[in-house]
Amino acid sequence: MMKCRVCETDCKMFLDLGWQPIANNFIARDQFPSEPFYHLQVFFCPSCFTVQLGECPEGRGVFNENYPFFTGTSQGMIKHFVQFSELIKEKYLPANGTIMEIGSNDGTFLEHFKNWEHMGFDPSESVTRVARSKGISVYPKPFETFPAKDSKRWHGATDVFISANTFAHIPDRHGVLRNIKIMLAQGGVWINEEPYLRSIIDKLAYDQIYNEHIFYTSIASMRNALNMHHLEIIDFEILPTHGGSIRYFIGHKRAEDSNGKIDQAVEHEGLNSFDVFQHFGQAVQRCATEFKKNLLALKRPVVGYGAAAKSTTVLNYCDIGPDIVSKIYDTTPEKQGKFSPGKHIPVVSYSQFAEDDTPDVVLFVWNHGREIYDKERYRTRNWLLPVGGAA
Ligand code: DWN
Ligand code: ZN
Repeated sequence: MMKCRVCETDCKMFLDLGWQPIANNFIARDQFPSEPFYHLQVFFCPSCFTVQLGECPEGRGVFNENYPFFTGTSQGMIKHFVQFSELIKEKYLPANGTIMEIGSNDGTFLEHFKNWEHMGFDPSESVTRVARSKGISVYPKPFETFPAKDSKRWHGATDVFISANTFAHIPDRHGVLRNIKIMLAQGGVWINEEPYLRSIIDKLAYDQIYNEHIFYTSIASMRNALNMHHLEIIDFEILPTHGGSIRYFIGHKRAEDSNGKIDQAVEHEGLNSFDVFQHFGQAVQRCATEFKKNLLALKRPVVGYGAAAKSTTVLNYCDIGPDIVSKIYDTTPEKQGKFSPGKHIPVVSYSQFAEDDTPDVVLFVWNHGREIYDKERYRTRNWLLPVGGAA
């Protein structure tokens, strides 16, 4: 039986994506025989409504010196973090304030706060090296292992915490919340954004499900987990990033019993009953079958665009190898010359894409669609979307 990581209730499984490799584990040919696989199953907790994975690789197996995702690979995300940093400077961070980022990656966000007291937390050496080269202070270990309670200096000292696409990656939810509770200033705010489960379901974006994303956020589950640490959602907004995200504004719990906006949103999102997830699980199976059928019906070679972590789920679940998608173009040097996890499709340099006149291209990074359609408008392509109803 799978126990909920938040409240220890027995969970119910609604989606089985089979044996899957580590989503960002792009490998060389000699590593094929030792490639690890994990059973990717998704569960719902009927008590606190948390949606989460079952079995997962341990942290160091994923977030280490070879972690190959760099936030700064998308112009759209760079812009997004510029706007986000302006909002914070305008509304939340005093001139002499302190800001901390959980999962600071290559410093794409924190580089806007070098003149403030700041700290990024990230265990992956590959990305922290880049952040440090920009002059950003980094604690190179998981945030939840930071000894906040023994470090008097940090008690109630942080005016703004931010985490973008990070909280879902950390299995020890209570460790994170405990440290935030200790370190957050009175009147301070934790702004947390990540893909929103409602969008994942509505867009059938099941490719967001892979080993790095241990949790899939809903307002209902977030409220329950925060409540266990005397924290609360003050407000939230919906964002277009990563195919549909939610940004929570969180603070210390106040005396008032309830927040009308949040109560209504929980009601409206409808993510607290198992049947919603059962339907989603069935729709995912149909979506995958349809996608593979469409690729095979083309009867000609197809190439991929963007060796995203998301592509690993689709390729392995649909059993699509290099005979169907011959190669994937990607801008990240650390992935180029390697092979995709599990299905071993070659990842090649994006610089060769312009010379490739293959008409059919699977847009694995559909979440950056606007940026990419614009960049690639010089040639007509038949863009294929790997998941249903995507942007
Ligand atoms: O949560 C996560 C998000 C924020 O980033 C992590 N778990 C891992 C990662 O997910 P992803 O790999 O699905 O992210 P992206 O941003 O959808 O895809 C990035 C990949 O796409 C990189 O390898 C770079 C590549 N790419 C490209 O080749 N050309 C990206 C863009 C925008 C491009 O134009
Ligand atoms: Zn639970």
